[in-house]
Amino acid sequence: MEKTLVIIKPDGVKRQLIGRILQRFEDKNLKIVQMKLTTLSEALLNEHYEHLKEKTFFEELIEYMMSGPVVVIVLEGENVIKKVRQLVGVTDPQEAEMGTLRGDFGLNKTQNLVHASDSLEAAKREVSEFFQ
Ligand code: IDP
Ligand code: MG
Repeated sequence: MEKTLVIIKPDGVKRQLIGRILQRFEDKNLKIVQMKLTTLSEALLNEHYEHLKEKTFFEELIEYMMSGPVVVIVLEGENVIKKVRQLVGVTDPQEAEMGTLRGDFGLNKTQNLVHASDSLEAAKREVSEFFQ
């Protein structure tokens, strides 16, 4: 069965939105198969966001992702990668549709509430990165 990696980012945990975020995935009948509350290391984040290294916002992104605890989740289900990306919405909360997590709760491009794997290849890599 297909799996994907989701991270409830520090803004989601600080704002006490863990329950409501998980509810959206459970409402869609996606199964939580692994989950942990943790604070991410700079080394792991550098690896995870390697492809964004040259971006102007890279440092800000890494700092932000280390700013507090996150919840790392593996979800399982048919077409789970695409379904979760749809539930999450586009990167910029200002552009994200209402009804999506980022559209309803996201603040800005940095504090956009959740990460979700964007492809089968990324999902496999990310699940093994975060759950060794
Ligand atoms: P995604 O999370 O929607 O897949 P990516 O392009 O993979 O978006 O970017 C990863 C993360 O980098 C985003 O979720 C967001 O937190 C951050 N990010 C992307 N673009 C910007 C930007 O223009 N300014 C600040 N942060 C950004
Ligand atoms: Mg991405």
